[in-house]
Amino acid sequence: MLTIYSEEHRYQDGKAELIDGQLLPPFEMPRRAEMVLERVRAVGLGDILAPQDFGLAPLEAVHDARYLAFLAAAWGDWVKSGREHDALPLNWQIRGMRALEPESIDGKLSYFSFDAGTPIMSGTWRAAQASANVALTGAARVKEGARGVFSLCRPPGHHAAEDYYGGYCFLNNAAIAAQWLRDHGAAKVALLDIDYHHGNGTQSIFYDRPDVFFASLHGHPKQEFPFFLGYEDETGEGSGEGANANFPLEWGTGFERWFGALQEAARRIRTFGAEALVISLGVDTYKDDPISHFTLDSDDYLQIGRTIAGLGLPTLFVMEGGYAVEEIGVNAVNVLTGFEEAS
Ligand code: OKP
Ligand code: ZN
Repeated sequence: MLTIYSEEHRYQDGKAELIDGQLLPPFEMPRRAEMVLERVRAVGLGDILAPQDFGLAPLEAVHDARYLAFLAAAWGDWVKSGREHDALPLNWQIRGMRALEPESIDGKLSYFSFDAGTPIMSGTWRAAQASANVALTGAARVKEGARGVFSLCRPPGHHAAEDYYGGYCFLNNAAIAAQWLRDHGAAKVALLDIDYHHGNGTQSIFYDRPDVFFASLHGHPKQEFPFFLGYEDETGEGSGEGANANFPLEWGTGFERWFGALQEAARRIRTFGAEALVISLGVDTYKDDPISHFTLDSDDYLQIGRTIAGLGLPTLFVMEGGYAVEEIGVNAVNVLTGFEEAS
């Protein structure tokens, strides 16, 4: 299997995220991607290719233009306002407040975000664009007929919506790739999100769309970040009704229960009848993940890969989360080798 990788992910290297009431070194760190790459090499998964630059158009097909302008200018505006450390928002508009874009950079950070765990620094925009290009380059290979391609994206993307960032995500790499596949000949695309966290951004981007099916297995929003989306009764709206499927699972969920949900999601994808499949591949479902509460083990990821292969679709794997850094390579690449075995 071909892997797409860019070293430019290293430009996203925050000093701190707000977590558990503390400013701590970010869990989402450059070493994550390096460990996955190292494992791709160690098992001889296949060639490793640098991304092409697809420019702004495929980003604009998913994200709001004002949001992209904000991301491109945020660090410069922050520095102009006299700060030189990472930029974090502090407060948000909530029930009864006005959803108007403020003029100042502090106001804009709040307006275009949903958490304080996602630092913006000098290289954020560059790293986020490289990550989207990694996904797009993979999508182009899938369109050309590859059975499976691995886009080793970092920073991740599935929490980023049309016009907001958060959860370590700025550009929604998987959504950008899925939309690109739609715009280049695939009539229907399915997106399966197996990261531990709900793919709120991806769901929200495609919620009213009948041509992109979204399924997500994740920590139940009554217990788990991002808390305010990911319930079972979110099934799509308008002509997208029926094209969204959430499988919220409680803390402590082990592989047996998780795999039951995967099989149900796979059944739904078969019924939908997609021409291509995009996987949001997070391995933070792992038992020793430091911020998650499922108990999957490394061998389980092989079976996940085999099951995904069983769908028989041209498949793009887009890297999302996974914070047990020592095991992230083994776990992520197990999905890919399981897929190859069964293809
Ligand atoms: C990004 B991805 C946990 C706090 C979580 C943000 C997590 C973002 C996960 N107590 N903070 O979905 O892996
Ligand atoms: Zn996650």
